[in-house]
Amino acid sequence: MARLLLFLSVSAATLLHFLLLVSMTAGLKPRLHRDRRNIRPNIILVLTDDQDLELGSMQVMNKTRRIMEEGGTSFTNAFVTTPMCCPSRSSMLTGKYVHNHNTYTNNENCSSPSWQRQHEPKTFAVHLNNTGYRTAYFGKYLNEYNGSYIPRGWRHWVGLIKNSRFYNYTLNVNGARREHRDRYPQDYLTDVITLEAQRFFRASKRSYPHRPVLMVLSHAAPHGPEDSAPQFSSLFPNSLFLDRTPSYNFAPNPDKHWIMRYTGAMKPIHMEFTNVLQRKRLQTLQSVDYSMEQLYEMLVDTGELDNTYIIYTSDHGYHIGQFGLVKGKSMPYEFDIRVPFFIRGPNIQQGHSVPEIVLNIDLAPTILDIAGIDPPSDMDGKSVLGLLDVGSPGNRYLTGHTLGSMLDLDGPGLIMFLFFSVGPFCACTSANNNTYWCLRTINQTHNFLFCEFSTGFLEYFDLTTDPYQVILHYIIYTPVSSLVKYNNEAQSLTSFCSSAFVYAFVFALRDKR
Ligand SMILES: *[C@@H]1O[C@H](CO)[C@@H](O)[C@H](O)[C@H]1NC(C)=O
Ligand SMILES: *[C@@H]1O[C@H](CO)[C@@H](O)[C@H](O)[C@H]1NC(C)=O
Ligand SMILES: *[C@@H]1O[C@H](CO)[C@@H](O)[C@H](O)[C@H]1NC(C)=O
Ligand SMILES: *[C@@H]1O[C@H](CO)[C@@H](O)[C@H](O)[C@H]1NC(C)=O
Ligand SMILES: *[C@@H]1O[C@H](CO)[C@@H](O)[C@H](O)[C@H]1NC(C)=O
Ligand SMILES: *[C@@H]1O[C@H](CO)[C@@H](O)[C@H](O)[C@H]1NC(C)=O
Ligand SMILES: *[C@@H]1O[C@H](CO)[C@@H](O)[C@H](O)[C@H]1NC(C)=O
Ligand SMILES: [Ca+2]
Repeated sequence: MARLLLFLSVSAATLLHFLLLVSMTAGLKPRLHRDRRNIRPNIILVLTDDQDLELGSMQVMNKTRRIMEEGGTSFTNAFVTTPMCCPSRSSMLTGKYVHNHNTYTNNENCSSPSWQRQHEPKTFAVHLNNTGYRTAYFGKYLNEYNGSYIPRGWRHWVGLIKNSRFYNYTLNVNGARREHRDRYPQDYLTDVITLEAQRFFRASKRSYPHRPVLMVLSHAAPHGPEDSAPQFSSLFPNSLFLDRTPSYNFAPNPDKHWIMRYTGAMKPIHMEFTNVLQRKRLQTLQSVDYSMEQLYEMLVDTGELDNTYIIYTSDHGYHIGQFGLVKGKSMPYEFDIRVPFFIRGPNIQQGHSVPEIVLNIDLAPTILDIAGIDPPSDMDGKSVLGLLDVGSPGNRYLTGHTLGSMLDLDGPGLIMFLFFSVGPFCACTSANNNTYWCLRTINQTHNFLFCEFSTGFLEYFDLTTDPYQVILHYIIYTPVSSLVKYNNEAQSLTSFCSSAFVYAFVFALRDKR
């Protein structure tokens, strides 16, 4: 297969079609071709920006839940390996952990020349385009993407320049800059993404009915500036307190790590702010919910629903007042690392849920797997399709997993890295006290988070007894602990972390005021 791909990438279009037919009948996996032997499935990835799972945002997305939850399979333990935009998005595109794609923050190496040279030529889009998929991207890409080029692998490109906006933004549309102002609906980003995606899909199926389509719809919602569509702007009056989890305003936390120790309880004005913020976020998600319905109806209308996989997820979670942190991400706790994760499509059980851990780095190998391409060995993630097979799913992380095997895990695990600076809003000057590596494990007997910070501080949470990470908390250096082995491994990882002197941005609203 590898040799074939190499050949395909340099061959002419007509030859490509011929070879595709050959590869379709020879190399592709039978699972996906039970029904339509000669037509590979379309794949649509819908990505939201900063959408929490733990704070309950999915509860206001009834249309999406009907399509994805009732109509597909929910992964109830989906995490991101780094709870920050650009590192997580780079992981989604490449299937790699941050320490393998080197985008540690939202700034350096985010869409940088070295990323463009080394990693962008290996995204899932390149693999799918090379084997005949018609690929298209709509919306937010990487935070530092400045519109000066079209990333490799995307035939049709509608990329948002820089960070999330709803109005007053610029798109790179197949190489040309297009300015948008603030008229509704023609400039509202969620609606623009939806409309452009529908247009591309319909046109593609009209002109190339036998070519499969890969589309990414990458929404700004519910990220700031949280501008909702006018028709949703009075929804969810203040009575809705979805953000009030048991860790809401649970502060200060003198037994936890540095940033938690110095974060005190919120004042009433901050709590009022969290209500307003949550409300605005949920309002922006209404347009995404509507978009999902539009997408679904288009697939029904074009007769493509039965041959299309839809994946829905977010680049990371979010906190609004949890542990007194007014708003943001980048903490290694459940609210920031858990994300919604649904798949629907051919042979995917409806209304089913899967408890195995899945990660953002699994997206690229999963998309390749759906397309019938063997994921390259340098992708750290694993296709989640194996977890959907009837019968007992194997443990995807037992072997061959870059750091998982290094730690000799006896169960599924996940490792996160975050490189972080408090930035100008904090009185503190340390550049990387919130740098950490963590291990999150869930199986029948264990459900824990273990973290080591660059300060040397260790945290351990047993989430079976303490699901919101408020009660039980241990600092471990006890030799009897089963975690000693991890500690030893941590030494080398921590020195790796400390040596990388990099910065990220955190929104510390409370300190600004
Ligand atoms: C979602 O559905 C539930 C149950 O049918 C209903 O109570 C709720 O009002 C709906 N939410 C929205 C935002 O439509
Ligand atoms: C950026 O990436 C390159 C190679 O991919 C790496 O050598 C470099 O250390 C990275 N820079 C930062 C600041 O992490
Ligand atoms: C955009 O980013 C590229 C690197 O990807 C850089 O070379 C170029 O100068 C930037 N252009 C602008 C207008 O900032
Ligand atoms: C897509 O693949 C074809 C065939 O390998 C190649 O000619 C074309 O340049 C690729 N397009 C993009 C946008 O990468
Ligand atoms: C868009 O920009 C215009 C001109 O700067 C400004 O008046 C308007 O308030 C902006 N709209 C939004 C929604 O930010
Ligand atoms: C669960 O994970 C723990 C820690 O990784 C391991 O020791 C244990 O054997 C695992 N149990 C099962 C049933 O896999
Ligand atoms: C960073 O952590 C170290 C070790 O706990 C501590 O001494 C230092 O004061 C912290 N830096 C800031 C800015 O709080
Ligand atoms: Ca984000």
